[in-house]
Amino acid sequence: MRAALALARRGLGAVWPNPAVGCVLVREDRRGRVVGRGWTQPGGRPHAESEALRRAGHEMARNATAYVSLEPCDHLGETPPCSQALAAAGVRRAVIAVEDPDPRVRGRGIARLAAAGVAVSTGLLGDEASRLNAGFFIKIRRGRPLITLKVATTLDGRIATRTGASQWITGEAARALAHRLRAEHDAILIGIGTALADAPRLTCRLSGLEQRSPVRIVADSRLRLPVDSPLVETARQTPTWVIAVKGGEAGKRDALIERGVTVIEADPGPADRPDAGWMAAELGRRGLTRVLVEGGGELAAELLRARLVDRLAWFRAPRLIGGDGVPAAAALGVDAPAQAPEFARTAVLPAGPDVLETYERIG
Ligand code: AOF
Ligand code: ZN
Repeated sequence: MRAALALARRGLGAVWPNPAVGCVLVREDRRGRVVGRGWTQPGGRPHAESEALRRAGHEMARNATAYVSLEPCDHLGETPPCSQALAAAGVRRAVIAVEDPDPRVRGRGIARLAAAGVAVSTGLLGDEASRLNAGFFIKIRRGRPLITLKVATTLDGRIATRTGASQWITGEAARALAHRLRAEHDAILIGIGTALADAPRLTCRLSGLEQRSPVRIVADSRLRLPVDSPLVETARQTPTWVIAVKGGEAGKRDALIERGVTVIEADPGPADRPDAGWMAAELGRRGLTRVLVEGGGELAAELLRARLVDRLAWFRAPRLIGGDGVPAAAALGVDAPAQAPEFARTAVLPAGPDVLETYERIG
């Protein structure tokens, strides 16, 4: 199952709106030989199980045990359901990490396997599997993607100097890790302030992973993103979405659309911006399961206040900028520490002189 989870991880960021699944076929009767491995393919199809069955071939798949990181699907897609395919291939046993909460599945895959005489067990490394597909699970259960806030700060939590300069706070190793994070997400979301200040490209520029660039989204209420910005200029190569409020300047909107940008228009919330909850739900409706927020402090604060930040990827560099620098999150309006959004640390990873700490929200 650990191997299946490692295969599943390959799909993160590339398979939305689907979950990233891994499958390993093992012949216990042949001294545990692995006869097929599969993972969800880019775009979400083919599914992990059909890949593993195809690679194993008829002969080897028969009598195998299938280790699958998510319950096999049971609905008709472009191909027959995986539950049926596994049973038809003569798989003898299925070990499943966690049930698929998709209303089209929800136990039906397991039931079909069992009805076909396959011995099924569930729950092996279930927690790991649930965390791996937290994006898909949150989307199914709450209608919005998993939201991870990524920040690169000094020891005193500053993301830029008093002049707004932020390149670079962390070193090369940390930035390479940040690019890998991009590849593992369906989309990157930034605020218009950051888009204007940094003119970022938001692509994954790790060698070999260039094709893994996520959708780039700018929260830009009043359509201020310049048509000659790097994001707009490359919108035909890498999808670029802009979230604005209705009633903006039609000429600017059309100019963006003409250049390949997807313009999403919301009713204005309080403060003349789209409401954060609406924004998250809209990204869910569009199929996204994993969104990485890369700043700035205003957008971070808005999402934190709305309790929409599920995870933190916090890069910290051994520098100090001081109180006149820009804080990682703008005002949160917290009066007592007990009211502050609270997180539990999940990992600490040294990255050259810097460190990456990851967290999950608990409060
Ligand atoms: C599997 N193996 O590798 C994946 C599964 O749109 P479709 O027809 O491809 O189906 C998507 C649904 O299938 C998705 O919502 C989830 O329930 C399941 N994903 N299932 O057996 C896989 N990616
Ligand atoms: Zn399937």
